[in-house]
Amino acid sequence: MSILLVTGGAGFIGSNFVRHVLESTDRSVIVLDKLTYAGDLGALDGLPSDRYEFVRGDIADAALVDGLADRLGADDAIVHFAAESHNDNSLADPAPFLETNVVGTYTLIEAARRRGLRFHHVSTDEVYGDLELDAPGRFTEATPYNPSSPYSSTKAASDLLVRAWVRSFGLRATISNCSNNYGPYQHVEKFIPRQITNLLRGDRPKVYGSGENVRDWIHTDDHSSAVLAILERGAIGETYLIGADGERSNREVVELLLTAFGRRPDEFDFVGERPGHDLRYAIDSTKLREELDWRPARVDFEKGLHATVEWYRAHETWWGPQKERTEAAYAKVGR
Ligand code: NAD
Ligand code: TDX
Repeated sequence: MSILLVTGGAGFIGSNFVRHVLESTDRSVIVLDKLTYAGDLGALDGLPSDRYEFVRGDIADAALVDGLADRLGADDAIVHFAAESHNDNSLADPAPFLETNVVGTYTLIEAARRRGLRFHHVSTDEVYGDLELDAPGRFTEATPYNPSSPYSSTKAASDLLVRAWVRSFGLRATISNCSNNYGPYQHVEKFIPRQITNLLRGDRPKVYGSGENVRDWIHTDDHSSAVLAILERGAIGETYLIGADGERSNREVVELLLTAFGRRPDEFDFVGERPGHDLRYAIDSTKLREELDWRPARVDFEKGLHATVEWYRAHETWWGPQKERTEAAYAKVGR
C-alpha cells in the first residue's frame, strides 16, 4: 500500500481528490495544508483514520516538508494542489501568491528531487492567457505561456520550475493544467458558489464586465479522476490538459442559476470589471483522452449545477461563516 502526500488537501479540489483516492484505491494519504482562509478541515470529515493523516503546515517550510518527504519511498508520491488560487485576491495583494505558488512549489520539488520521489503538479489553464471570444481554437499542451494576472503568472512560474527540474535533475514529475472547476466545498469567493449563495440569501448575482467572458467548466470529481489517471499512467516529464468541453459564458451560467431558483433570468447585477479580465478559456483534452484513456463522467453541466445548488442549500453551516467576510472584501473594490 503506497502513500500520497497531498498538499492543499483541505481545499476545494484537494479534499475531493483525497476522498477519491481513499474510495477508489488502497493507498494512504497524508494531507499537508496550512489551513489558510481557503482551507477547512470540515471538507475532510469522516475519512478513515487508519489510511489518512492530517498535518497542518506551510509547503514553503523546508524542514517540515523534508520531514514528511523522509517518510515516502519509491512507490509513493507528492501530489501538489496547495496554492493561493483566487485571481481577485492576487490583484489586491500578490505577495502570498509568490510565497506559496512559487517558493512553496520550489520547496516541494527540491524535497522530491533529493529523494527521487514521484511528483505531480496541479496547475491551471490560465497559464496560457486567454482566447478571443468569437475565434475558434482551444488551448493545447503546445500553446505558449502568456499569463495575465498575478495568480496565473505565479502558477506559470511554478509550472516552469517543475519542467526545469525534470530536464536538469531528472525529477520524476508530471503536470496537469485544468479548466474551471465547480462542485461541493468551493469557497464562496469563486464565481459559481458566490452566485448560488447570493441567491440562497435572497440577493442578486453579481456579474463582472459584460458577462460575455467564457469559462470551460468541469466538475471537480472529473478533475480528481484525471489527476489520478495521470499519476498512475502518465509519462514522466509530460503535461496533460484536463477539460470536459463545458464552455459557457458567465451570463449563461447566471441565467441557468436564476432559472433554477425560479427567478427571472435578468434578475442579476452588472458590477465593476476585474482588471486584466481574461476573455475566454477552452481546453482541448485530446492527449489525456487518447493516451491515458480518461473520460469525464459528469458531462451534463446543468445537472451538475443543480446538484451543486442543492449541496450549498444543505451546507449553509459550512459556507455561512465565509460569506460576510468575502462580500465585505468585494464591496471594498466595487465588485
Ligand atoms: P483552494 O483555494 O480551494 O484551496 C487551496 C488549499 O491550499 C487550501 O486548503 C489552503 O489552506 C492550502 N494552502 C494555501 N497556501 C498553503 C501553503 N503555503 N501551505 C500549505 N497549504 C496551503 O484551491 P482549489 O480551487 O482547490 O485549487 C487547488 C489547485 O488546483 C491549485 O493549485 C489551483 O491553482 C488549481 N486549479 C484550480 C482550478 C479551479 O477552478 N479552482 C482550476 C485549475 C487548477
Ligand atoms: O462575482 C463574480 N462575478 C463574475 O462575473 C466572480 C467571483 C467572478 N466573475 C467572473 C470572472 C470570471 O470570468 O466569473 C468567471 C470565473 O471567475 P472565478 O471563479 O474567479 O474563476 P477564474 O478567474 O476563471 O479562475 C478559476 O479558474 C482557474 C479559479 O479560481 C482558478 O483557481 C483556476 O486556476
